[in-house]
Amino acid sequence: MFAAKSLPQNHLADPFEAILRPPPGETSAQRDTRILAEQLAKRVSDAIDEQLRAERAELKKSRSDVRILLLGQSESGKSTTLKQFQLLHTPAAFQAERMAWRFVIYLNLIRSVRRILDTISPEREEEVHELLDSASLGSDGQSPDSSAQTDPENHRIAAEKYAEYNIALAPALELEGTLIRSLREDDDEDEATHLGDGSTPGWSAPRGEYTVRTTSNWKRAFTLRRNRSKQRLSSSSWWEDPSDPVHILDSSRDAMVRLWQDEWVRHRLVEKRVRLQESSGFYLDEIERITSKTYTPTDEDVLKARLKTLGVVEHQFTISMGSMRGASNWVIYDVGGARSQRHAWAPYFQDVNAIIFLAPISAFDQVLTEDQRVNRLEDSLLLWRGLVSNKLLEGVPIVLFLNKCDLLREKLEAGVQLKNYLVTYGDRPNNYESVAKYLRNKFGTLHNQYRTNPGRELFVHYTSVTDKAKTAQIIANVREAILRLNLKTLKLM
Ligand SMILES: Nc1nc2c(ncn2[C@@H]2O[C@H](COP(=O)(O)OP(=O)(O)O)[C@@H](O)[C@H]2O)c(=O)[nH]1
Ligand SMILES: [Mg+2]
Repeated sequence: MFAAKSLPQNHLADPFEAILRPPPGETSAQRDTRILAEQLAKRVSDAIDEQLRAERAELKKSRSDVRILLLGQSESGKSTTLKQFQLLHTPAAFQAERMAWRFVIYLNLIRSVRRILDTISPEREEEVHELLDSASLGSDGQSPDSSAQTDPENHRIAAEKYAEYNIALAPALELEGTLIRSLREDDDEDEATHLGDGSTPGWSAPRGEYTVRTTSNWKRAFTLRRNRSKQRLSSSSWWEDPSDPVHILDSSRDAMVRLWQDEWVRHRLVEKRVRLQESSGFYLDEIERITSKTYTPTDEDVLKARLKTLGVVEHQFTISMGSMRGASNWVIYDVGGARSQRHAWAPYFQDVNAIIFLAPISAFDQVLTEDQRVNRLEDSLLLWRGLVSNKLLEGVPIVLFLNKCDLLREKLEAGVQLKNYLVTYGDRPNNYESVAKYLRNKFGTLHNQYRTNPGRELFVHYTSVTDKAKTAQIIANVREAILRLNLKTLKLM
């Protein structure tokens, strides 16, 4: 098969030529029949060729495909990790979706504003209880000064502030509803976009998380929205479209800045222990930039944007094999991490080549959104134990991302004590290095204790997957490791 190409073909008569030459003395009817028969034969032969090609492609694909599953509790960083892979390997696709993320970022910003308003709201019944509680406990130095809180003058200030900000921010809060409706536009299933607060009629006052089913075409909906306006105005700039949300953000900017900078508000947030800086999709420190009329999301903005995943997202790309010729096709599956979503994981266990498990180790003092009785770190550890002891995954290499290390560092530096949440930590130093190492050991020990295959490899990385440069490096390492393991397995076959 190698020789054929190098032969001087023009010297050889086509061996089939004599056969294919029309027989001498053929009548026109005979000729038509012959041509028809030849065409039919060619069609059959082409069909077989095509089938062979498809089979070969399939074979090649099934040989070289690397299937990776991203696992971890909700908000552990799975979708962000997927975005990082996308940014590195299909930058054009990332670029194409950038503008659609602008709307999610607006939503995230407005949600933070709403959470502040909820926190400073004087009407909440639970506030009364909290005031009573803190008045009787008042122990950890962060508790409110009870005399100041029960003071009617303070209540008057609270009511006034709340009313003032609510009026100033009404258009932004209303925009939240409109944007959510756009997000839902392409969703035909009712429960697809879950607004968190079941009691809220429609979308008018959502308090929870924005969720899209993965089959939903929200990105297309948002991109089309822009294209529609482009056509109408024959302008390339969305800020020339009077219906673009940027105008409401632009006119709400000052009120948002005022709210976020307000000393009294800050004080209330501390009292209520609401740490928005740590929450998903935090853009309050960048209001000016995000609300500007010419705002285009940066890579980092897109990485930070939070949209809860329902169902399974699949992302495909091709990675060149470096020194080995050819390329391998990768598929990464991003799944929903909430407890109600985890049943969907198992079918993917069958033929997965590697698992990236994300454990947000900064979350030691937080609880699950879906079950407020469960500590997030504990949930991660239990999930981890279940995974490493799973028989189906015996031969599957696991990459552990101890994620949100940036937040862990900040949290410890702010004085939050790990031992208050994890008693076994005892009197070890409450600094980043010590805590990170301790938690790494905890996950490592569980792996060694519970894995059913003693030879299974474990790769551990400390990550902050919202950090572009650091994560690019880690992904390169993970890619190499997985390719290496995958080749090893292929050679054994
Ligand atoms: N600061 C920080 N934020 C992170 C990190 N990883 C994820 N996030 C944020 O946490 C939120 C939840 O992440 P996401 O990838 O949606 O989690 P998923 O539910 O596991 O898909 C998003 O707003 C992310 O930007 C991290 O390492 N550091
Ligand atoms: Mg997700």
